[in-house]
Amino acid sequence: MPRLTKCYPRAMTNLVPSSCQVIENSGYGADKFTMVRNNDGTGSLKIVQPLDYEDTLQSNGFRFRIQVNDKGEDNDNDKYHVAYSWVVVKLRDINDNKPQFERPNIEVSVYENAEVGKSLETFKATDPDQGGKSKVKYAIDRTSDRKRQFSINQEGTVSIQRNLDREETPRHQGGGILLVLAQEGTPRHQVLSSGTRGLTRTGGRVAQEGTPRHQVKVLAIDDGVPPKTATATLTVIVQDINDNAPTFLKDYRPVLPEHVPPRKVVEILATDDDDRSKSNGPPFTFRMDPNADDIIRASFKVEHDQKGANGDGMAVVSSLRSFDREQQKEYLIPIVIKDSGNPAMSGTSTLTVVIGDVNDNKMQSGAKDIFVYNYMVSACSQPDRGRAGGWELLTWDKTTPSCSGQNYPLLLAT
Ligand SMILES: [Ca+2]
Ligand SMILES: [Ca+2]
Ligand SMILES: [Ca+2]
Ligand SMILES: [Ca+2]
Repeated sequence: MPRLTKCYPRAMTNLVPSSCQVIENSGYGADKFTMVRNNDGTGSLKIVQPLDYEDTLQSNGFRFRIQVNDKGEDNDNDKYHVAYSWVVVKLRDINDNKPQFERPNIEVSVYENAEVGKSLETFKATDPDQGGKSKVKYAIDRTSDRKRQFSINQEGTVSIQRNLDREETPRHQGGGILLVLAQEGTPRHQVLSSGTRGLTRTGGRVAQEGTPRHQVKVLAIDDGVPPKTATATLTVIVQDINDNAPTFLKDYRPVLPEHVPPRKVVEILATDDDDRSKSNGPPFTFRMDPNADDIIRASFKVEHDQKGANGDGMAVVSSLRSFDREQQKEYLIPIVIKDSGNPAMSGTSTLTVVIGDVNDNKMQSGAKDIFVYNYMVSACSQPDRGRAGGWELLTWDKTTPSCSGQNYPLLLAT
């Protein structure tokens, strides 16, 4: 217990005290203090019970009696050797309380297209120090709002300061361990689900589940020196609006061999960033863009298969004629994909079909980088088609007909 003070009333100074004590039940606060005798013969008042200015009974202070005698404790009744005094103790306020929120956890739900300036909720905090008159200021802990999407005014009202975007909002992850099991030979587009919250794998794409939400930390700071701070949490659940059009699930790049009869070229799946549980994503519908040029429309067809991709819908792209790579090496097919939102969003993605060379080496599907490679031809004969340094020779594009050991640009592909 801290020593409060070392003092003796003037009436006692002619005594050389051998004992001193607070008289029990002598006044308010008598139970909160005790007297101790110091080595130099003086006495000190010690605090033995917690004091609290915010306790309305205590804020006016204490008043009780102490007694000193100079002949040992046996002589309490000897009036020549005993002196009494009233002691008045006043409490001084310190800033020992942080503000208190009426509601420290509030959850709100808002659509991602809510306008800037919209008020979400009002927090109220009070502080018991300074006789309840301590002023509280509000702020947002910016580590919980790094994009500064929220603001708070001095009435404690939180508003939207910058546009929310559900698709850019962190997902709340459920607890527990997630295991996704896939069997060898599982169709590529099969949806694997763990049955718990967590990850879903669709056609090779990993999507995070969970509700997009912000956890905004609201601070209430009092005006003490030093100030004390309390924290509340505003959970902002961001609801989906259908504001994304579907796109190709991946970068399809099918190779169609030249000089073959009409055939199926590729199956196309789509993806959509919006909330599929709100029907803002699949099922998708596919069609060739009606603005595709005549050559494309005469060369390919795009059929919608609504049962494809486990009911998400897919496009089947087929050729309608045969092609000659010498004529044109690739075709760009614009495909319109529409989602199921209300209103629906649709977007056009472009499929590149590469016309492949027919040769002994079977083309690898999904060939990617095609670039010009300088191949040194040292003799007068053209090089045979085949492999050169690990690259497959696609086309021999002779630009100079002369025969004098020079560089011929060659088109190669992996
Ligand atoms: Ca305070
Ligand atoms: Ca206080
Ligand atoms: Ca959205
Ligand atoms: Ca959508």
